[in-house]
Amino acid sequence: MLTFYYNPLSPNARRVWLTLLEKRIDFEPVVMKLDGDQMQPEFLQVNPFHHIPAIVDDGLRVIESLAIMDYLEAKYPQPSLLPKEPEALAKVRMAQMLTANELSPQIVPLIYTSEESPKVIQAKQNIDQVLKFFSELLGDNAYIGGDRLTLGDIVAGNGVILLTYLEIDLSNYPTIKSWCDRLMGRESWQKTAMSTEDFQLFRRRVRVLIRQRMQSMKEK
Ligand SMILES: N[C@@H](CCC(=O)N[C@@H](CS)C(=O)NCC(=O)O)C(=O)O
Repeated sequence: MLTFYYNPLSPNARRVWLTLLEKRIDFEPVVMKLDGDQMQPEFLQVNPFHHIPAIVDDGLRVIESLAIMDYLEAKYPQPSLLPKEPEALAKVRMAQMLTANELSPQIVPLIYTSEESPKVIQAKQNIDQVLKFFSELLGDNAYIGGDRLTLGDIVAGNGVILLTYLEIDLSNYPTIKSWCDRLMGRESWQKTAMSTEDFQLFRRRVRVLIRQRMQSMKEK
């Protein structure tokens, strides 16, 4: 049995959670409270970098959300969430990497403050650029790379839907808006959807983690 270490509010863990549900893989959930569970010696043996998500499958430990998703795709190939055609595969990987490298870092300042600081204004401009690029990637397709859900949709869609909790209006991006509606219509997305209260909890937790990180950087 596969053990899944996660917290329902963690965006990185949600990627893996959605992949497990879409592939209908049975798992034993271990919910981690991020105010200390991740520092416990038993968990540090699973992930010495104290991050969720992590899985242990038949004794094999895998950490890092994108690596876990690739592992699940290879080990449990049906239904396939990774196209083989070169163009579609490139689109999926672009969506994943742009979410990790361009979109997610812009979400952090928006979570940290609601004020329109220069940092927040810049973050919103960068987000606009990413959303326009995602619209191009989608084109007339229902999903990134074609007519079936992919790992690219899971990673990018999860990041983009988070923006709606941060008052980013998706109606200016009609392709993105209908793609998000399509994703939210899926059983797995409905099962994992965050309520507004969940989001406020997540926001408070992230603010604490950012402050702790800034403090430890000052001390170094
Ligand atoms: N690159 C990692 C990032 C994982 C990550 O940052 N997880 C956060 C939750 S979203 C976490 O575990 N934070 C707790 C900590 O850093 O102590 C991945 O994609 O899996």
